[in-house]
Amino acid sequence: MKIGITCYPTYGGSGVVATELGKALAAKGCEVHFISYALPHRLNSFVENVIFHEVEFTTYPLFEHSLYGLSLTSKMVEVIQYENLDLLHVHYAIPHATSAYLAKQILKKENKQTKIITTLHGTDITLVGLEPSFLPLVKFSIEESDGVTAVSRFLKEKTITNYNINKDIEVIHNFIDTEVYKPVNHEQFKKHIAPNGERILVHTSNFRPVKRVPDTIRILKEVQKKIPTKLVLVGDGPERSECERLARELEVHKDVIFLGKQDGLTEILSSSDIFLLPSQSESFGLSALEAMACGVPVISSSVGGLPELVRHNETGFIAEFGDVQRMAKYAIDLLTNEKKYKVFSDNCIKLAKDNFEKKLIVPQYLKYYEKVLNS
Ligand code: GMT
Repeated sequence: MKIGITCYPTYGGSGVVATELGKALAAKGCEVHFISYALPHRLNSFVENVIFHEVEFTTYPLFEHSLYGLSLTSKMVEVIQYENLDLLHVHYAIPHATSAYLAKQILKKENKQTKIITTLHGTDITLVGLEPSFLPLVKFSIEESDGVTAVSRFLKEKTITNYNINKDIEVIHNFIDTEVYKPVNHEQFKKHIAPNGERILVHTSNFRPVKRVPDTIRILKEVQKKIPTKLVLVGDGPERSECERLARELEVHKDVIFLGKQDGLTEILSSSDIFLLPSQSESFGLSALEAMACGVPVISSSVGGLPELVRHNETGFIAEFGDVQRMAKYAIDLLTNEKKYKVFSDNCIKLAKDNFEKKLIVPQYLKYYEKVLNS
């Protein structure tokens, strides 16, 4: 099968899922063509059967704003035609699903049929897509896709209700490679971060407001009242400065370690005791799954698709978003109960392996591709 994949190439769950899926499909013998404005960051070494096509931007004094969606359409047309793709799978609806629709219409005129599958990831549906300037286009592009998948049951329901869409949407959860994300030896990192044996809370994200990263600092402040604890923050983005400021205001700045963007997450996660994800909106929570696969229990908010991943009182705890006190109480409970912690940690690894392992989820995409191609 020849598959085109379009995604955002930067740090972010949708790009990670798209790239890991493409690599896994290539390993199964598919020919995979990535189409984006930059090389996806998880595509950092040669992979057999994977080809990258860069979308070039045209600048012109009249174009005050980027016309990326249109340049992308032209590149999609070119790649589908010249590489004879069977289908194009776009990740994140805006503008990818719209560009794909346009490309399909252009190719129809040339008598080239192609199928479009759109995977909805999160804020394309719950936040950005709802803006009046995007809503009709997102609804139309979803309805016109030959197949649509969502990364959680929550996101499927939200799409149907928010956009009044009457269409079959297949739920295919996020996945991880448990041969990569697994508990690893971490002594050096642990000694460096917590030289006096402090416990470690960790959070990774792109520091956008929906992630509520400042809440992790407030949780740390509460937990420290009972247990010496450090907080490791991985990633970067718009809220980082506010977090730096808040850490100083709460006088915990010496215990908050900002690592910025990092690639080798397995070591950092394995060194940590609890993963915090206090998001205001989260369609699935890939970062929490990565932590769980490393044996790290998760304390998260109860929003979106998080309850489909975090089993309350089994693999961690969920609380209402913004309820810092409760999240801190849960953290203290886990950190002071060694037996319970071990059970939770083992449950996390088992849940990740049994439900969200790459080997289980990638075939679900392949099966769905076949269904769409035969429809
Ligand atoms: O929707 C976004 O905010 C972007 C997207 C990304 O690229 O980071 O994140 C979403 O997709 C991930 C992969 O499917 C999910 O695990 C995240 O939960 C989801 N983020 C949100 O819903 C905020």
